[in-house]
Amino acid sequence: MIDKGLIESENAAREDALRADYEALGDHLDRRGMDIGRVRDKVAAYGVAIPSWGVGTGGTRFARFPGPGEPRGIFDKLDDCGVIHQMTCATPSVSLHIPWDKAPAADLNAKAEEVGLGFDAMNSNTFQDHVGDPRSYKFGSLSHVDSSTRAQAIEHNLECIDIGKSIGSTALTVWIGDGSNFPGQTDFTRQFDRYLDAMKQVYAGLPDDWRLFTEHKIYEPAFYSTVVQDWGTNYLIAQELGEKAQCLVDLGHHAPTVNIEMIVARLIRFGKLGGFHFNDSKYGDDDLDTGSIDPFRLFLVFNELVEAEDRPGFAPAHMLDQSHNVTDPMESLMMSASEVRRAYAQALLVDRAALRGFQGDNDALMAAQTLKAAFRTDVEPILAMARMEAGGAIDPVAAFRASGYRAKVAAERAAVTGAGGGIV
Ligand SMILES: [Mn+2]
Repeated sequence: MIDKGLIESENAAREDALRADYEALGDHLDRRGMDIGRVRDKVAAYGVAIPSWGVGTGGTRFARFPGPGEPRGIFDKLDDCGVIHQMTCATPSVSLHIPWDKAPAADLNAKAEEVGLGFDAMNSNTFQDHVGDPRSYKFGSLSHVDSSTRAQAIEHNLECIDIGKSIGSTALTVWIGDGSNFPGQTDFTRQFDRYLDAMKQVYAGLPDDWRLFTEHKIYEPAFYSTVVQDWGTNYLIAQELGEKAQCLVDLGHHAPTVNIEMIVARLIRFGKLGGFHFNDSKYGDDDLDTGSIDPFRLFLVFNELVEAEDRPGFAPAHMLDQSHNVTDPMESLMMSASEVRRAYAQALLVDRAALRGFQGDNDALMAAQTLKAAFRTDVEPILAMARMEAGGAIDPVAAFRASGYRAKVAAERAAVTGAGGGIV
């Protein structure tokens, strides 16, 4: 972890300016009838989970270019995640990926406590083969034509639940690469039936207080069809499985022009929004940093979430799911955690009574302007104040760079080779 004294001295150099900016924004919001303290408190209470795989360099289908001090395993990953949370105070939990992060539960719990983190949803992996598994997932997993391959995939998911139970997780996220690459390669209906049957067996192993998230993806690694291709199929799955099954929305898993915020609204309406994998994209499943391409879309998603905030039992899981190729992954994750908090803060600034009025009057121009007024507000002083008051850094990346953490772990961790494709 980074020395507290360093964070304090970094903050001391910035605190006066922050207080002045915060006060000015407070006055501005006051004139709009909004209380800055209320927004700050809500932002401070908001956390987004980090995926364990996010702290390593991701890579593309072509190559991976690892940076210095790449984590060697789950315990290094937890160290890195702990530092991200220390700087941002916005990332209190880590989402594990099995079998990549397999380790004795007692060791995982001890390390998590040491670095001040909890565990978020478990992620199963049946999109690649694992050493020791007798069956291959080359032609699918939970929807495979061969029942023993399906059984192996079911067993793997049940094992993920078991591991999760021992580390305090309460959700399983299932994303499969199953699909087809050629017309005629599979029978859509029979393949989906096999998937549903397998998922029912996974669902049956779910503890009462757990949720099962299914994640849709339009294409890749299968390029002609995927079994869980869109939110409609995802919703059908959640309906078919039962109350504990909900849909997970990964922002990158849609065609470029799809109206994701509307999908979010639909899933909320029917109690099936399980959570998010936040990232950003320009062309497809680019896994770019959250808010780096289209921050307005992220804001519109959060606008739907704030609108639904008071619904009973409304508690979607929030996680970042990105692939960092040209940046320091820890710095990208710090910035991305800030981006989701920014979108949340901006959405909290929407004058909902005014918006409702303009909608009722069919005043399209002013309704849109009401959203824009919230989106245009520079909420950085709110984000920085929430971080500082929680013991984090006013400027997380500056403090992280000043700490020399990257150089320190680079000296301790052996360099990894760059060969092979990454996680896409
Ligand atoms: Mn995802």
